[in-house]
Amino acid sequence: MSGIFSSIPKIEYKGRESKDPFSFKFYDPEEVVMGKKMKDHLRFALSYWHTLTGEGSDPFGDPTAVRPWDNIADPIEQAKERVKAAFEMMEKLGIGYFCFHDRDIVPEADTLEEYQRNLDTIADEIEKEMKRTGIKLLWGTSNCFSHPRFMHGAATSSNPEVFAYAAAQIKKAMEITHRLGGEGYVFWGGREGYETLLNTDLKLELDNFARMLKMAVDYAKKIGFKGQFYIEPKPKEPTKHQYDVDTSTVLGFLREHDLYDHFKMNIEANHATLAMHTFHHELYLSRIHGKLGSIDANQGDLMLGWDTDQFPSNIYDATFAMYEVLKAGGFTTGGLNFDAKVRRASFDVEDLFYGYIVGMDTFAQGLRIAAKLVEDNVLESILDKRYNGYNDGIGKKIVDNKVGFEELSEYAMKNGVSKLESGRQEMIESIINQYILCS
Ligand code: XLS
Ligand code: CA
Ligand code: CA
Repeated sequence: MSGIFSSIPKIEYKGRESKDPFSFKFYDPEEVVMGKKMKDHLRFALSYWHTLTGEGSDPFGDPTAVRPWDNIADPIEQAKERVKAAFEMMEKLGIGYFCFHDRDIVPEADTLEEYQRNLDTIADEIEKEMKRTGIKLLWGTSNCFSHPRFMHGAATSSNPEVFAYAAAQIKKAMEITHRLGGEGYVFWGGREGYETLLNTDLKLELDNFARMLKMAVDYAKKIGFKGQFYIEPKPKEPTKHQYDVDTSTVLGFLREHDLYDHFKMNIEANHATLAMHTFHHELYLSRIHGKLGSIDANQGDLMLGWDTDQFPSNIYDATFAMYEVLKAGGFTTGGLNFDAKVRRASFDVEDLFYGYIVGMDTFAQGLRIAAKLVEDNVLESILDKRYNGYNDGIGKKIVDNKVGFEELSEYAMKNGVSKLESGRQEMIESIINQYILCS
């Protein structure tokens, strides 16, 4: 077999009894679930950064992985080889989408002009591969956090020249995303946050952050980019406090700055847990506001307080993530991007494939279980019963905004609280286990 990953076969669905590590046990792309093919529900995407540029280094250790393209000395030739590798990998895994930061596809250059020229060169290569394979761009973004110039932030930097530089970078990244037919554009607040309040003008930084987002909205109109803008919350890391803490914080910020209608959420599992929420919580909250846009499907290690970006293997979490996606009516512009990297000691290219296989199988099975939960009305009937009191009598008057303190006080004096009912948490958990174990 020729190609960059010649030792790896095409990954096919072989069923739950398969012992072949290079096969899907649960992800059957053509299987129809609730009237739609699995591949169309899940809209899997490859993360360019972790997959193609991750080398296995960590704050204590050097890179561990040597990739097939690492022996190419010329950075542009190397970047071209990475494009080939990305598309070969997606073809082998049957992944239909990818996501990238500007800096993932080409390294920084001596000048901004040269950097942008290089971006165009590699975007040409990407465009060719997209045409050849039919693989699409889920979202693009700009890395305004790695280079030392962003040490104080990008839009929230104390230095206006850095603000301008970030704007130039975002402008170009939006143009490339638009040119490649990207269905979305992500803002993850890189270093938009602070290390200490002692040197931070909180008001100016938050206002400037909103200014940058407004400029992006205006520029999208100007160039005709109709893709969905997303904000990806994260409470900390790299800075002590990141401004986009969680969904609630972001929705409040967007409302305050008249940006609410222009953005949806890109929820990352590992960021939810860093914010001391469950993944399910962030998705549920986004969904009820009509803001569940896209998902960075990874998982953290709950023993650690940083962003480990692991490939997802937790079936419970995947079930409720897909439950929320189904309840939201499915993805429209978004999808499941594996913002995930293999562990430092998993340095072979085979490990990259195993990472995607476990992640895709986990979400495929999560989808099957979630669909059964929805079809059987399991949680809906529990909610209907639990909140039944709001369908008539005093409850209905409360939700219809027909009563105030005086009427309620009068009601309470007369009726007291006649009965309380169990929340039945343990019974519900037992039912959920049945669905997970028997699907
Ligand atoms: C980092 C973020 C990042 C965003 C895109 O923690 O997850 O990878 O998804 O900039
Ligand atoms: Ca992350
Ligand atoms: Ca992410």
